[in-house]
Parts: sequence; structure tokens; C-alpha cells
Amino acid sequence: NRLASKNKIGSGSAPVNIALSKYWGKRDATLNLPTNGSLSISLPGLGTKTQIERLESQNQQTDLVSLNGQRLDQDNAFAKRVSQFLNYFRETPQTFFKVDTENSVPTAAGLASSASGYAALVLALNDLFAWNLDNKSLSLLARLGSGSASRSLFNGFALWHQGQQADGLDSYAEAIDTTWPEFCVGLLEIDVKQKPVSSTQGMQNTVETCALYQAWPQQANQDMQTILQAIKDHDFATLGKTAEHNALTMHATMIATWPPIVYWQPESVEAMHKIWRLREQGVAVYFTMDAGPNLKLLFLETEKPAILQAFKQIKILEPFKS
Ligand code: 2P0
Repeated sequence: NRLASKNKIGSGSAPVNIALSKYWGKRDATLNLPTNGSLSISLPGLGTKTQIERLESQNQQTDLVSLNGQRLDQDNAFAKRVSQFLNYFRETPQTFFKVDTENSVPTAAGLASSASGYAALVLALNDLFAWNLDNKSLSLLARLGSGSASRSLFNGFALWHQGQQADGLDSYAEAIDTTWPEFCVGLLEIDVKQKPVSSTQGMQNTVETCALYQAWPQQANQDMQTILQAIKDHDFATLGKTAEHNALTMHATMIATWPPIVYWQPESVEAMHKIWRLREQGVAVYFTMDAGPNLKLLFLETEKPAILQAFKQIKILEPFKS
């Protein structure tokens, strides 16, 4: 019995990741198969810790899902999505789970909590059921929970292969075998409230209504290759330029969706202009943005003093060192 449980409680933790070349659009919405590959860096110290156990009581007819110490109602959107994912793993229809999730990032604010969330949940399931799965299999399973979660099993740079197969078994992420200890990411939080349009819904609307979207998959795959090479060469200028252009191209497709998806706030645009001014002054800093108003600044450790001076409220994260 492959589902024989060895451990009473399974636990797992995973970091958030920031895509340098983005995932936006699915060719299969059930399996979370993307229209293009993507590439990310994970952030140390930010992420999700999850514990899972099987509920033994016969009277228990639902999963029990908690987020940051608070039990969620059954009809809560987060709890429903977790339960739906757990349907893949029930030994019988009567098997229910207790899931406790702690996020060290604001949930659903464009800081990729679903990525670390489903990666941590898959690691917790792997522990509970004593599967001993390899990274590829863990990544495939995490992808079924949330596309970007496929990239959150790794500590450094990761590349999620688009894949070609209809069954999705070739669409998983792998670590990029390079360290770059000087590479920094700064979080510029503009607003951490729940976003108005979920990524899942937003990308679906973009695929369906945005004429510009036609150009996206090819551009994104090309950007991914350029950034992969730049990481191997430690060529920061090429990485920064390509990542920023990639993010703005993705946001252009969002804006050209109907109804329009504009995650930016006025302060987001203000910060962009500030970054462009800093670059004119010779500071090598670039930005990327996801499905929210916050900016993630990309720079090397040598620029840290200039960044701290320009952005008082920034949270600087150095990469994983090993
Ligand atoms: C990314 N985002 O590559 C892109 C950039 C947001 C903008 O992956 O429907 O939560 O769960 O597969 O992974 C966010 O989308 O979407 C995301 P689902 P997901 O990081």
C-alpha cells in the first residue's frame, strides 16, 4: 500500500520565490500547465511552514484548515482550495486531514504565498506518507496545487520547464546549479492587502481576452533563456534588464485584458520612476513586480548602501548562501 502512513504528523517548510521570468497563462487549467517556462529565485527567511495529520474520528466529515493559528470556515476560499488539492491524496473518500499553515508573508498580496504554501504542503504530505519522493516528483505535485509552487522546492534559482505533454509529467522545476552570494532582492511593500483579482482568474482572463497575449509565450521563453545564461555568467546587467522588461511585458498583457487588470498603485509607479532615476545616476538596480502593487528590487550587495538610502522602508533579503 503506497499510501501507508509512517508518521503521525507530517511537516514541511518552503521558501517563497520571485520569478525573474514570469509564469502568466495556462494551457491546461486543471493541471496548471503553463504556456511558457519561468525562472525564479527563492528568498531565505520568508515562506510557509505546514503540518498535516490524518483525522481519525468517524464523525469528522471535513478537513480542518488553519492559517496562521486561525481555524478557517469550510467555505473560506483558501480552505476550499486546500481541500480540493487534498482530494488527490485521500485514501478513501472518508479520509480527512488537519492542516496547519504558518505564513511569514502576507497571504495573497503578490508575495507568492501560494507558491511556498503548496510546496510546504507537498513536503508535509511526503513526510506524513513517507513517500521519499525526489525533487522532480515533489515539484510535479506542488504544481498541481499552484503553478508557481513547482519552483518553491529549491533554495536558490529554479527553472520551471513548460513541458509539452498533455499529462504534464514534463512540466516541473529544477534547481539551477549556481550560487551568486552577492545577489540581493529588496521588498518594497506598497500595499499588502488581499489583491482584487487572483492570479488564477487574472491569467485566465488574459489568455481569453488580451490580443497582445499572443506575443507573450515566445517572449517569455526567450527571456527565460537570456536570464538563465546571465545567471551562469553572473552578468547582472543583462539579468536585471531582462527581468524588468519581462515583468513590464507581463503587466502590459494584464492591462490589455478585459476587464482590465491593473495591480499597480500610484506609489508603485512612483517607485518605478525612482528606480529609473537611480539607474541614470549609475546605481545598478532593477525591479520586478507580480500580481500585486509591491516592487521587488534586484541589485548586487555593493549597491546596498545606495538602496537603503533611497528606500527607507525596504526589506533587503540576501540569497541563500549555499
Ligand atoms: C510568477 N505569478 O511567475 C507569476 C508572476 C504572478 C505573476 O505565478 O493559478 O499563484 O495557482 O497556478 O502560481 C502567481 O500565480 O497561479 C504567479 P496558479 P499562481 O510568479
